[in-house]
Amino acid sequence: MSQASFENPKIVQEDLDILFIGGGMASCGAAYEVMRWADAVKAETGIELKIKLVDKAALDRSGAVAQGLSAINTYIGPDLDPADYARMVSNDLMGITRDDLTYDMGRIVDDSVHLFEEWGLPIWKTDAEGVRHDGAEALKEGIPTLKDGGKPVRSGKWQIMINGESYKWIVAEAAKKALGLARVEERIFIVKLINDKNDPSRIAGAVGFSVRDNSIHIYKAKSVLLAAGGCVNLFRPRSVGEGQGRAWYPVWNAGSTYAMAAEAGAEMTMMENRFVPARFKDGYGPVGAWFLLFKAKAINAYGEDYMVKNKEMLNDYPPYGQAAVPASCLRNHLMLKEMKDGHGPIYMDTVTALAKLREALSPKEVKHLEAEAWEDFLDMCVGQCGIWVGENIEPEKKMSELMPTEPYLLGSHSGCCGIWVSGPEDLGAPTTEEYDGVPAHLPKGWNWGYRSMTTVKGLFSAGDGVGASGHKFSSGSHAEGRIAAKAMVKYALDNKAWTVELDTSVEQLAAEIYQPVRTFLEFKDFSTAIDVNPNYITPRMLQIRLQKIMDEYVAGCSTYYNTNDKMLAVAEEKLALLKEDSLKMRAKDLHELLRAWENYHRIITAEAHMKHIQFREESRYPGFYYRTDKNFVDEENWHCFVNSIYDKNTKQWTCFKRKHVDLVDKSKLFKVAAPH
Ligand code: SFD
Ligand code: AMP
Repeated sequence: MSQASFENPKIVQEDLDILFIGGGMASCGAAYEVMRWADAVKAETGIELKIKLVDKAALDRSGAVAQGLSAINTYIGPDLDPADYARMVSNDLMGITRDDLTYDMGRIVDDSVHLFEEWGLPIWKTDAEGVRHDGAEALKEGIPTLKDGGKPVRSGKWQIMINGESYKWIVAEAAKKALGLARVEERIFIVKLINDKNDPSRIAGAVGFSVRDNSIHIYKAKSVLLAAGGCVNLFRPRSVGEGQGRAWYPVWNAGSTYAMAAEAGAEMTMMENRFVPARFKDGYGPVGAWFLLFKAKAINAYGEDYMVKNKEMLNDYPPYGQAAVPASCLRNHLMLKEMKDGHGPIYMDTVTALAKLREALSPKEVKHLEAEAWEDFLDMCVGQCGIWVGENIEPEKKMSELMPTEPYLLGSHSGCCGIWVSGPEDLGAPTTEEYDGVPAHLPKGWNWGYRSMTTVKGLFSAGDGVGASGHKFSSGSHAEGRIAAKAMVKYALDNKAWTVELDTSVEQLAAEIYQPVRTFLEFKDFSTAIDVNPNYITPRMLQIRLQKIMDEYVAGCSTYYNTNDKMLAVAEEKLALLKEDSLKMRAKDLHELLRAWENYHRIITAEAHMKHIQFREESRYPGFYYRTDKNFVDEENWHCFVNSIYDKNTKQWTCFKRKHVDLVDKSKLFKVAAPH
């Protein structure tokens, strides 16, 4: 038996070919796909690749899909084209996305959805008479699966309805079955990636700790998938005090993906982007089903439809404002105008929407839809049902308030921040560019070999991790994980002969990870109140400080999402001090050790966000944030990616522009021709 204690953790070391960090949608996709290729390799060559997946939580309910979902937001289907999808993503993200990434994912995402259905996910269907059926009922009625030509119930152009309370459970089960339980390690929080001693631009592994026992885990790996979700709670949330911990995106997405990638030297992209979703107030219930399936309208306190009333404001943002569906940020922009003018609260008019549906549908269908009004939230955001019950809201009788939330950083939903990755081999058109003497097919710097690889050799990403794309959602993140896993197998084989060597000693790594523990043990008796001590800061206090800085200076809720060059300069100074002080965080138990490192990841992510907003001298996402000193979209100078590289030694960021190129024709989206 090991003598591991809080003071002297056990050190566990493992040598791998492939390591997946995270157990969410992207990693589950990777887990499923990797074994198909690894088994084929073994059969053909006898080489058995050593593979492992580590998750800080339990796979069955980890990540953003923990509570379940009511819709799959990306299903292309036979009537749409991946190029249409790439166009939609570009429009919603104000024109600056990588068509190669979105098109590539778009052409395989449906296969993931078909697998989900095969694994037992109930998907709503429309029968030959046009009648809608729940997933279970559709099965009973013998309606074919999607793969066999069954028609889904489309809530919107891209979205399909599911009975998805157990969505993550189903997807995780398939991942575990494919990998085998010996290759899955739960409750391990990865703190940092480790570069190679002989080639700093190459990955050599990762280090983390168990959140259940006193052990530090060091993985040497030839290739690593970093898919640890997005970043929540870097801004002061709207729910504070009694409601703290309630947010829309999961609070356990702590920026680990962005911080660890940046510290390893990976090029980041579009870190200025954020998502500020309009949500049902206080419960954070998603609005998509209400807007798209129930055809509800959002109105101001005086019953006015602000999308109609403030339509002219969209003319300030050609061509995106003129698209058939204005970008998500622009929809917020029109809503915020009403709130700032004192015409709030904003309401989702659930009453009129349900009354209208009652006119058109049979009584059975009406009953089903009214049940769905509740199930929509019971499936994916049970807290919203709590609000409805607590506030005596019956949606057919009483409207609910809407509110723009605190900002979230993510690359898989309606946002596009993340890591810059290598694009597909077979898309684009030959250009005059060359890489290493080979004619390029994608714009310069978009492809450097292995698909989904970051600019650090052997480091891959997917889902929320991959930037400059977006609107992948649950299904697309799974698909992207599969794309990455296939390339990782190839990379691991091509580099079989390379012996990775960690650039930091095991002792040093262990000391670093447990520093907050040692700080606590050293100083805990200095004062009589455990939380008040001049020698350390609690993770909770540090988080409050971070959230206050971001909220007040980097365009949080309290300034109506406004910032400017001067406010950013203040934030820069305060964040630098906070980063320094973060080394003084204490951990009085394993839970606090987790919180301490999550906060560190949030600080690095927050700094990237602030630096990118500072660098981009325009307001590209009105409704998500405004730089009041540059309150316009400047297509001439800023229709480009903003990328950055972090130097972990000097702790400095370098931001730079990368050229944007449209690979699919965007003019179809706009009523007026796009100027570029
Ligand atoms: O209604 C570490 N999403 C929706 N997708 C849809 O398809 N339909 C919807 O209906 C969607 N909506 C929605 C969604 C999310 C949420 C929270 C709500 C509603 C309330 C978005 C998708 O869920 C999202 O796009 C994908 O899940 C993204 O996948 P991925 O794999 O990039 O992230 P993840 O699933 O959160 O997984 C992250 C994993 O990393 C682990 N982890 N492990 C080790 N070390 C660390 N340091 C780690 N840090 C994190 C996590 O435990 C997790 O396993 S709606 O709003 O539109
Ligand atoms: P949400 O519930 O807001 O996360 O949205 C779910 C899906 O519906 C996403 O694909 C959104 O882009 C889409 N969506 C939400 N609201 C609208 C709207 N008003 N118009 C068009 N699409 C929307």
